[in-house]
Amino acid sequence: MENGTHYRTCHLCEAMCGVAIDVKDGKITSIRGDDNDPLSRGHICPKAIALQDLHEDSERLRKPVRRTASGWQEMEWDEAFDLVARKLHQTRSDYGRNSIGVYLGNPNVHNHGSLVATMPFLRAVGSQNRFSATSNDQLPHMLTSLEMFGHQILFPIPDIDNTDLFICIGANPMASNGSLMTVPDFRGRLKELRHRGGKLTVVDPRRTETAKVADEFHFIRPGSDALLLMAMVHTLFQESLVNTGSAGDLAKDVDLLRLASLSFSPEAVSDHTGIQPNTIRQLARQLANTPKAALYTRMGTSTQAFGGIATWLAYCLNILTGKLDRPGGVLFTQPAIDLVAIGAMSGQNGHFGKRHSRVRGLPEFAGEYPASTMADEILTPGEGQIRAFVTVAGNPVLSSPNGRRLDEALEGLDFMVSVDYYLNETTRHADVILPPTAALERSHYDLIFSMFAVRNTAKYSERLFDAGPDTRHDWQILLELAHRLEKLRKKGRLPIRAELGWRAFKQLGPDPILDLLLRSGPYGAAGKPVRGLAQPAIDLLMDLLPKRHPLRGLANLSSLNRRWQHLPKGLSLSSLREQPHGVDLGPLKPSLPDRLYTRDGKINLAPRRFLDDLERLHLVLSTPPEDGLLLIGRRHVRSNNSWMHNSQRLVKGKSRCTLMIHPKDASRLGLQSGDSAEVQASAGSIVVPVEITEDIMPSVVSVPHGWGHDREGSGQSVATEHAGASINDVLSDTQIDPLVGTSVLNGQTVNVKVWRPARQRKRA
Ligand SMILES: Nc1nc2c(c(=O)[nH]1)N[C@H]1C(S)=C(S)[C@@H](COP(=O)(O)OP(=O)(O)OC[C@H]3O[C@@H](n4cnc5c(=O)[nH]c(N)nc54)[C@H](O)[C@@H]3O)O[C@H]1N2
Ligand SMILES: Nc1nc2c(c(=O)[nH]1)N[C@H]1C(S)=C(S)[C@@H](COP(=O)(O)OP(=O)(O)OC[C@H]3O[C@@H](n4cnc5c(=O)[nH]c(N)nc54)[C@H](O)[C@@H]3O)O[C@H]1N2
Ligand code: SF4
Ligand SMILES: [Mo]
Repeated sequence: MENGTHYRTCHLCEAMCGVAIDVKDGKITSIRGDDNDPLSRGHICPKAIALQDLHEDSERLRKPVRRTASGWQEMEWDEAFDLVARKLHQTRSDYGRNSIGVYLGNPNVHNHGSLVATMPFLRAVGSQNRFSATSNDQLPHMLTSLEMFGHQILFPIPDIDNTDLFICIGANPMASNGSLMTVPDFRGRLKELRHRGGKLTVVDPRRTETAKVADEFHFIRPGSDALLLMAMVHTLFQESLVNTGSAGDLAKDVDLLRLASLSFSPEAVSDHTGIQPNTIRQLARQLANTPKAALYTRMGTSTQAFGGIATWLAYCLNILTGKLDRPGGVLFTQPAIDLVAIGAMSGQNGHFGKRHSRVRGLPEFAGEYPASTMADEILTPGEGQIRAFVTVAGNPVLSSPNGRRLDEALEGLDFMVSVDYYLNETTRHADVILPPTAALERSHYDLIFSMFAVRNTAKYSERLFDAGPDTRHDWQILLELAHRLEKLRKKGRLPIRAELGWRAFKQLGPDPILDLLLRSGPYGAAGKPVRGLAQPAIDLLMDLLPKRHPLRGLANLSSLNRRWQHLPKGLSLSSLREQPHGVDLGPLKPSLPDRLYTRDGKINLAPRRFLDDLERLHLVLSTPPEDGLLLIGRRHVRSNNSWMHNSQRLVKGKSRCTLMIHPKDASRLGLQSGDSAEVQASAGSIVVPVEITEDIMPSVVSVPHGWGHDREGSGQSVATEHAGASINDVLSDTQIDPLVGTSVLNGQTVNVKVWRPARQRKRA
């Protein structure tokens, strides 16, 4: 790579920060924030330096490896592809297509090449046994969006740059930099909010980094958010504060929601939530009476027993108080590549419960089963049992509940392949690991998080380094495997057209597709030269075509549509190449009713599924809150899920994998600072150092996820030195939100006791 400064988007988390990377003689010499990035405006977090550490990590795999009796052995790409395709095909032939399981991990969504190649890969595998990190994450948001707005990834995004009140429930953007709200520099944006006279309110079982910079903070008992939110809905109706604003005509079944909320008065839910009735009323009033306000919920309200209802009610609260589609409230974005619209055009709005998993009968969502049932499907004999497994950019042994059971399941497979550049807790079970190029060796466009950002922007980054000829990108690996699998299925030969298609796809790669999508999108260069001339023809076409005709869909999306006339035009890959800091496409803007994808064009405030699940919530209300310690997770700004602990610069210092516990609970259990505690539940137990702090609610304990690098056979020596323990070795995989299928990662009951090393125990 040339010497000089390269501008790029950091792909590590959802924040999409612009980075400026200085390179000299093929080496990175510094990584800074890019002041000219229109979204992040110079912000980066400490993890940005890990871009260099990941790139230079000598333990990052560069060539395929195969497990042998005498350890891991490098192999050539062709040989590896051949072996993997043959094994997968063999399994499919012997046991049927569902005998192959596939798990897709989080980094896939930060990788436009993977995203483009995943579909053909999954089609070639042909199995219904698909899983992903989604069911340990944002699944409730997807179901809610599907039910209310008609599309699984049409999320209302807080307009944080213009709001006067931000109510943040179950999220910690100071550490996470936002999720389903791409918000780099949360701290800076909060400062601006304050400067406008605005306010931040946080509701969380822990006084988080975000809570510490808030104007108002309330502890809440884990898992009780649905009750809090229902009581807020109750208050709105009781005090005649409902005013749906501009979404008014679109909102359907407001009265059903009123009826549903009747028995959930602030008094009724107070004991369960741990929040005073008057505080609940005030929260509802604040939201209703602040014209520019946004209520936002995330992981803490999503991955819990009532994640579905809680997420639905949060969306409802924004609608009932007129915040949806209003500047300063929550709005749908208008990205340069609109995967929502593209998905809808091809009938991919999402679906739920079309089939059910074999062992536990859990519903699929968008073709995936809950990750919590992965081990069941591998371990339970019978037709459709998973015998071969593929992981792509995932570490489910550490990221899914009951990781030990998953360890056992993966170990017993006939064959496993991982597309990953680390030998870690999951991939150590693989027979073959296919390592892709590192992020700086490929181009980058954030297809997904551009759609969830607090401002519309577009940015393309060139690769920084040439990976060399003997390497493969993720998309190349997935397409190559897909092609070979298809060929094997057709007994070694594809029809000539199909063969040419595969070759063309493999030759082109994702960037030309990106170019096409950019050009034909609402800001596309395609719109420019023909505007004016083509408009009447386009309008005529729109009038003539049936409502659901694909051509109409295409025209709707494209820059030729009159609807997008006000948008800046001219985007293409080459125009983005000329603007390495990225292009600002403006703030979030109202887009209703056009943006809805429901059949009747309305917003469904009271979907049947959610109403049906209220019986469960009533049941909770009618039983006194249980005793016992409730376990929740947490995130830290220097860590990212399970895979950045091999960077010495990030993990150095005091262990962050501790058990946070309130002084009252600690003293009751005889725990002192410096002690280790055993945290135990049905799935298993872990031992972690205790951190006694008033920042956590009494009766709640917290352990971060993504740790536990002491499992034998993983190849990350720095991570192993800073092993920590995995919270998912304690969390049960039988606890899910039965409505949605999301894993309960927050609010499971655990036992905690003092742990002494065996030697001391003997003496005692
Ligand atoms: N208890 C508990 N569990 C949780 C959570 C929690 O809050 N609490 N959070 C959940 C959430 S939100 C998520 S998203 C999941 C994440 O869960 P996963 O996606 O399963 O795990 P990650 O830790 O993100 O692991 C990513 C893997 O991808 C590899 N990788 C990184 N970049 C690339 C790449 O470009 N290509 C390829 N092929 N591989 C790559 C890394 O080496 C690593 O092995 O964890 C979930 N698990
Ligand atoms: N530094 C860093 N950044 C990240 C990640 C990371 O691992 N590290 N991961 C990325 C990923 S994959 C994701 S999905 C996002 C997640 O982004 P966030 O959702 O902002 O992240 P969390 O820190 O998990 O926040 C969840 C909050 O919910 C609280 N909580 C737990 N249980 C409950 C409950 O029952 N009710 C309420 N009200 N609150 C509860 C927790 O205390 C915590 O503060 O972050 C992304 N960014
Ligand atoms: S917040 Fe940190 S990790 Fe996330 S994109 Fe920005 S620099 Fe990268
Ligand atoms: Mo996530």
